[in-house]
Formats: sequence, structure tokens, C-alpha cells
Amino acid sequence: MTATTDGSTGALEPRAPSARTTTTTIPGASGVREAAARAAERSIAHLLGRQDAEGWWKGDLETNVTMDAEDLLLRQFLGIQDETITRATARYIRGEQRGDGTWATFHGGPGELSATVEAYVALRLAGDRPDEPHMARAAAWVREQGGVAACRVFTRIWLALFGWWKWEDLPELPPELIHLPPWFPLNIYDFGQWARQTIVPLTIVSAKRPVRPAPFSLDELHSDPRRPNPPRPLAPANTWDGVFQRLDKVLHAYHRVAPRRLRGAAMNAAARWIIERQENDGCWGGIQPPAVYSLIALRLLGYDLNHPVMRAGLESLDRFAVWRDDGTRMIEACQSPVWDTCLATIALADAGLPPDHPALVKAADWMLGEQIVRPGDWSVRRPGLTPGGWAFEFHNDTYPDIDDTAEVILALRRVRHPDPERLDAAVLRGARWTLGMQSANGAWAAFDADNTSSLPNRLPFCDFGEVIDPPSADVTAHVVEMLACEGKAHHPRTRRGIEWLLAEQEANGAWFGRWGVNYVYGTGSVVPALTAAGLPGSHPAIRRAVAWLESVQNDDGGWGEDLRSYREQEWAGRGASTPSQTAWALMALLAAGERESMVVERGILWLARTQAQDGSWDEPYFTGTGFPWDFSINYHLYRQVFPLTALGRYVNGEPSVGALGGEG
Ligand code: R03
Repeated sequence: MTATTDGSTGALEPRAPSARTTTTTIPGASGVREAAARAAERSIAHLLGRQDAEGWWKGDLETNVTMDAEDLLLRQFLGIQDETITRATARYIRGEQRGDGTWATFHGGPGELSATVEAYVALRLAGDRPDEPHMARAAAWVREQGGVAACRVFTRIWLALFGWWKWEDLPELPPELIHLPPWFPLNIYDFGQWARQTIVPLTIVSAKRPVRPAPFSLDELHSDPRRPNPPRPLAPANTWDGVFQRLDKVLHAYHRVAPRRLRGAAMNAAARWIIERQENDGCWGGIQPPAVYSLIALRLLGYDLNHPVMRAGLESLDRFAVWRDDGTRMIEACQSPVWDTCLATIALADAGLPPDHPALVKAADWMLGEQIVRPGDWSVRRPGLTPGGWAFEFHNDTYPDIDDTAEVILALRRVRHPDPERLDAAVLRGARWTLGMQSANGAWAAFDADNTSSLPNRLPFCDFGEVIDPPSADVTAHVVEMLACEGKAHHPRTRRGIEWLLAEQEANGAWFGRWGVNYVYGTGSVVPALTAAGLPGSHPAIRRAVAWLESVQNDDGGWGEDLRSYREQEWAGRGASTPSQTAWALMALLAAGERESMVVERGILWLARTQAQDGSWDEPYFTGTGFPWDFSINYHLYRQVFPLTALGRYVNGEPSVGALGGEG
């Protein structure tokens, strides 16, 4: 796949994965081992140099310019524009535009309409004129793609706030939703936690239908300015889409006659729900969408910008801003310190750092302080379960996640902490919470148990990302690996998880990756888990996975997988080699007993060859997944921690199960 000058991809169909065919001369096993040891040493030094004084690691969480555009739109709506922020943010947005005038949602991706529209509007707010070449190119492309009318609902909500789109041409979100009990279809707990936290404030916005004066028109973004929203045909009445489209029409009619007291009471209940869930640092769930929509909703209910809730919320958003050396400001959709710290701890330990190394003890201390011991929204489905999970972010007590909890436990077990009883108690509590969060099908999801209703996806509002949180192979694998290391490989719940994983293996031998790209991530998560749980490398499922990984290794010895594999099967395992994905493949192959194979040696040499002098790796490609295809993440620490994990396990052998601690 060749990237052209503007970052877009020259080839749009899978080609031989690496454009360069390099013949790597294998320097003999000892040579490979030495190269791996040297690269690991340099990587250890690099990673240790990036640990915060408090003990955590946090890499930038890069996504796409809708985050930056929505920051400027929010400031415009609240009347809190700031010239310095506008200039630095606009500079970042301009820098992400490609030669064809579009913005994408991942490195090398195709132009994406909603991101391009939001970026265009943000630059107009920053003073860029429609007749400037970069703006005219963007607008022309937008019109070709169907204009604003073809954008996702979220984008059209942002435009409706300024009268650039009609509220009646948006799906209705009635605030009365808040009153639906947890057993009623489409109650807010049927939605994934991120969707729940976003929809509740949007029901207030949808009811209020605010319109701030638009500082300029956007006629140039409509394919036909005389018909900005050409009517779309209703789906047949006997289809789910048809049913929900008609329901939406009824809700629009209800909006016009809704009794003011009833609607007011519902909005106040929604406001209470929102305020109860604001975290100590002012954020909501540690992610951008609930924060921006909660601030708008509360403002519409009369909360002054100086109200403590509003001030804390705005300050929390400021902390999502990364001010970069080039004078640009990038907004993170979320922050990943817990995730980065546990992964860095595992990498350093598996690379041979002594378990009582000060950096590891400091990291363990910080992680222990992050354990969540109060109930969150997850307890609606698990009322009797004792809290004990970890979240992804600095402050997010309401929504611990199972993935982070499993990986934190695996990390803690690699550290010899001066207070072992404290560590044991925290691990035990976390493992019990995780066991209690198992879904009915035997697997684990990210934030909730049994969050699998098929109805939310059918709502006209839900046209972006995922809106439910079903179990996935990668999270289930991380849990199974953790339970095995805790001596629970034969626990009935662990066995159910293993059976589920074996049943989920794809025909080609891979596993799907929900929170990482994609089949290489899923397979790189599952194989180490199954072998940690006692499956031999000779198990047919493991052999099929090894065969698949060998079949998709690039000519240069690395592995890579383009995000297009979420859309087109032929991209499965195909793409330019990247450090994190090469590492995931190696972690699976090493766990499967392939240490001596040429395939592994070529992969190890690819990592050694592509490492920078300072011990780091570069990775412009996005290998993290927020929502398959719709929302991709470049976790900037992935390119450092996973290669070190793979190199460490190649040099030192697999972390031995059980020896890491935990009772039988
Ligand atoms: C692999 C790590 C462990 N994992 C944590 C994953 C966290 C991923 C970042 C979450 O950030 C989000 C950004 C979002 N955007 N839009 C939405 C959203 C959610 C999370 C969103 C989409 C649809 C709806 C509501 C919000 Br409805 C930018 C478990």
C-alpha cells in the first residue's frame, strides 16, 4: 500500500502488503537474540525516561479533527471563544487536511464527510474564508458527497445549534427516556456507557432545540442550496428501520404537544442524572462526548458558566488539550493513563526489569491508588457485586472497564510490592469483580455485563459508532489470561470463557479485534490467553492461528493491518508493517511455541531494524479502535510498549503462568 504525498492511499485494494520487498539475511539465532536484546535495552531506557514522577505513563490519544472542531463549536455556542485557543486549534486542523481538500478519521484513510464538514465549519469560525483554495477544495468535495444532508446525526446536531440545520430534520430524543426502568426496552441502561452518557444530555438539547445566531451561512456545503435536505424515502413499515422511522415521526408530533410540566420534570431528572455522574475532576466518564453535550444541556437549563459544575466541566475539557511544540493544539477524545501504565509495566517486566525495580514499584503504587471501590452504572445489571475494577482514565469512577482491570492485575502481579498484602487484596478484589461481570454467554465486554440489546442500533439517531457493548474476543482473552495467572484456569467461569473463544475463532484461524486493529490484535490477544490457560501450542485452534499469522507476514518481516479490514475481508491481516501490530503477531507466535521459527526471527529483526536511535519506534498508522471503522485511535504509547513486550518475551521466554502470583 503506497501512501501518496497527501497521506491518502494510492492503492485502494489489498496489494502485496509491503511495497518494498526486502530480503532479510537472518544473522543466525544468536545474532537475532543479540539484536533483540540490544533493541530491548534501548527501549527500556526510552520508556523509563517517559514515566511521570507520580508513577504513571500516558501517551497521546490521537483520533481525528472532529474533536478539535467540536471544541471550537462548543466555545462558539457557550460564548467562550479564546483567540489563542482558536488560532492553535485551527492550525492543527489545517495541518491535518490532505491535498484533495478532505479530512480522514485515520492516517492514510479516505476522506470522511462529517469530519470534513466539521473541520470546514471550525476553520470558518477561525476566520478562514470560503474562497481560500483549501476551503474551496473542501466545500467542492463535500457537495460531491451529498453535502450536509449526508452527514452523521452528531454533525447535523452541531450545525442545528447555529441554525445551519433544522431540528425537525433530526431524530427525536425525548427526555422522558430517563424515566424508563432498567427492564424496559430502550431504557438508557440498554445502551453502552458512552452512548448512555451522551444520549441523556442530548435529550435535553433535543427538547430545547436551541439556535444561536450563525456568524455566517453554509450554503456552499449543500449539494443544492435550494433543497438542503431532500426528503428521503421511509423504509418499508414491516422493517425495523421502517418502524423506528415512523416512531420518530410520532415523537416529533409529541414534541409539539408535550405537556410542559411533564417535559420539564423529565429534563430535571436528566440533569440530576448527569450531575450525579460528574467525576471529581469535572469530566464525565473521562471521554469528550458526554462532557460537551452535558455542558450544553446544563447551560440550556440555566446553569451559569460560573456554576461549579460548569466550571469544573470546562476545566476538565481543557485538560484534554495537548499543546504541541509546533504551536498546534490537539484535543484528545479520551485519556489512557491506566491503560498505558499497566501495558508499560508488563512490557518492562517481561523485558527483564527486576520485579522490585523502583519504576515498577512506583507504577504499582499508582495503579493501586486508582482502584475503584464504589458502585458505578455497571451495578444496575450487577447490584450485589462488590466494586473493584479499574478505569482507563485518570478520573472515571463511574465506568471502570474489564479490559483495564484484567491488564492492571497482570501488571501488578509482575511487581514485588513492599506491601504484598495490599497488592494481593486489590488483585483479589479486582478478579472477583471481573468474574462477576461475565456476560451470560460466558464472555466479557468492556464496561457492562449483558449489554447486548439489538434495539438501540435500530434508532435513527444511532448512525455512528457502536451504541451497545457486547462481549468481544480481545477483552475475553485478557480476562482469561488474567484468571489463568491468578491460578483460576480451571474455574468454571474461565472454562466458559475459553469455550466461547474457541467457538469465536474465524474460519481463517484469526480472532476479530474489537478494541484494536483488527484480526492481528484479536489473535495477538487470544493465543497468549489460551496458552496461559493451559492449551498446548499443538492445539488445532492454536495451529490454525499460527498458520494464519504466517500467511499474512509481510515481505519485510513485519505485520500490519489496514483499518479497511473492518469493512472488507480481503484486508484481514493486510497492510504496511507497524511496530504494535508486528509485536501482537510475535506475542501470539511466541506463546504458541514458535520462538525458533524463521517467521519469528524475521519479525524480531523487523523490530530491531526499524527502531530509532533513541530506542523508540514511530507509528503514524492507527492501530487502536474506538468503534470499528467509525472511530479510530492512535495510542501513541502502543508503538513503544508492545514491541518491548515482544522483544522481552523473545529474549527471556514467556512470563511463566502462576509464578506471577495468585492462589489456586
Ligand atoms: C483498549 C482499551 C480499553 N478499552 C477502553 C476504550 C476507550 C476508547 C476511547 C473512548 O472514547 C470515546 C470517544 C467517542 N467519540 N464518540 C463517541 C465516543 C465514545 C467513546 C460516541 C459514539 C456514539 C455515541 C456516543 C458517543 Br451514541 C468520539 C476498553
